[in-house]
Amino acid sequence: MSTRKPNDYKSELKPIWCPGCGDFGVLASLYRSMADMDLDPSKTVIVSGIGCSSRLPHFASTYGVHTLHGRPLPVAMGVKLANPELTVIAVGGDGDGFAIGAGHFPHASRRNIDVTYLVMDNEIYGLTKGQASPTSLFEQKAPSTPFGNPEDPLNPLALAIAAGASFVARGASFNTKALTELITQAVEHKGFSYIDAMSPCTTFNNTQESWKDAVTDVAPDHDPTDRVKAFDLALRGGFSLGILYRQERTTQTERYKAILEQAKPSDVNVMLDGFNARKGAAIGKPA
Ligand SMILES: Cc1ncc(C[n+]2csc(CCOP(=O)(O)OP(=O)(O)O)c2C)c(N)n1
Ligand code: SF4
Ligand SMILES: [Mg+2]
Repeated sequence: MSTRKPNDYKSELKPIWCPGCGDFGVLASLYRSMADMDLDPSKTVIVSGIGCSSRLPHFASTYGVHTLHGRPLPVAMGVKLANPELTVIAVGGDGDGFAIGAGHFPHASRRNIDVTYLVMDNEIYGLTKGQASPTSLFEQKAPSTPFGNPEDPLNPLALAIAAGASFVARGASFNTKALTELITQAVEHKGFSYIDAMSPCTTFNNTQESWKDAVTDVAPDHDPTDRVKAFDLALRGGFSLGILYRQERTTQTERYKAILEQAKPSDVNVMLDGFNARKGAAIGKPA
């Protein structure tokens, strides 16, 4: 039985997002989900990059790290490896995660780091005033693309499944009840859980009404343990909300714990003797 309420997760800082910004709905869902799970704020860390969405950790009463542009995942991974007892949630935008930070996403996925990654996807760079992002649509008009975006978008859900993420879902800021449940399932999932949260930027790419009309639920007979079907669903286009893919597999934390248990305590003098004995020799496997 949860003793904490969503308001217990609010910090003293009020969000400074524009009126109607989807990020409000994502934050409200996160507060509610944390309350539903009764997460201890002193054992919860929210890590972000840079962008409007990446301001989120300031608005929560948990620990938070507002890192560099594109870097929430490596920092979140480090936090989790250093202290596996913590619940670690990485958050950010589509620009942060899939442009400058894109190199980290497949590796977090294949390593199955025990972190939830919540991307507020508005298909635009909001903070820097509306440039096209990697998820902007072909021909999308934005302040930086007045003649339409000449590039095709990246598909983060398909990328996550292909790269080895073990939980892949889509939610929407305007459907907070379902998003709350998705966040709870993602955080409770063992391994890397990715949620693409459709979160309209009402100032530079106001997709609110068209997205509300376009969303459907993942079909009840979809089998989320079938990777090929999940990939097919991710590639098919449209906006199906729910869990596309879920897999049980050992996490990075568990694998490193197993290595640490096997490794013998080492003495620096023994290591130096070994190094000196091999000096000048071709580097081979340690004895
Ligand atoms: C190294 C670096 N390059 C570029 C920037 C400028 N910058 C700040 S936020 C941002 C993009 C934000 O877009 P997104 O991650 O989608 O977040 P949103 O504002 O849409 O929530 C950029 C390019 C930066 N802060 N640091
Ligand atoms: S610019 Fe867009 S993403 Fe940023 S706070 Fe305003 S509505 Fe939200
Ligand atoms: Mg964005």
